[in-house]
Amino acid sequence: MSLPRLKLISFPLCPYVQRSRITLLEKNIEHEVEYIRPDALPDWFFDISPLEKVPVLLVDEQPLFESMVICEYLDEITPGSLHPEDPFERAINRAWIEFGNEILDKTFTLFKTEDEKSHKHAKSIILDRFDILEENLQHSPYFNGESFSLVDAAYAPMFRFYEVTKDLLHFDVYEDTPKIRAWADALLARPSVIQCVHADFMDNLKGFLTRPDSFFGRSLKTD
Ligand SMILES: N[C@@H](CCC(=O)N[C@@H](CS)C(=O)NCC(=O)O)C(=O)O
Repeated sequence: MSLPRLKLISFPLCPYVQRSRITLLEKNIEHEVEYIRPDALPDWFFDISPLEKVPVLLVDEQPLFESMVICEYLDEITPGSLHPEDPFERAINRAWIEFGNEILDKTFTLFKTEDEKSHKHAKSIILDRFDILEENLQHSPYFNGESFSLVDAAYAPMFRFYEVTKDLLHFDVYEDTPKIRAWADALLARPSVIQCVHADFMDNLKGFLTRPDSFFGRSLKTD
């Protein structure tokens, strides 16, 4: 089966991009990645990204946006599926992906926000959501058991953020959630998850975490 020409427009640090990249790698799909910088967006980017966000997948030059929409599209144009076959199970998977979107969003707030109050608020929401997720995790090593799925692709980039910041954060996000910790460990050992990041990920991350305008960045400096 011949596939369209695929190019993923990305930022080096973006976890949403990594979801799409994981799906491309899991399904062994030929593709290109073009990295652009969030602080120097090229003019053409505004023509292809209605929300001015990455990822955007160029499909024979035609733009498709929203990470999980991209993942589902990639899944559908290739053999096999990273979604359960049963419609209800598939809907449940989509619901937990949506649940993960909020935790990922709050994870960004945790590191980016300027003030202590919203940092603490984000932390309490994240821990609360982790408790709920822990109660609802029914399988291992992955969300649906032995088979890797799009729910795994959706959460893995967030787990990477917690892995690389575990010695910097003033709390252990997995302290009361051993099942999530084991899920994260299984995902972080998976080749697609290891390979989905830009070569300069750690350098870019360092710059992001130590921003003087973020509460988290300032808290690092005074430690
Ligand atoms: N819901 C979007 C979120 C994507 C997103 O927030 N991307 C960030 C980078 S990690 C972005 O492009 N931010 C630019 C901005 O908000 O202006 C998706 O899942 O694709």
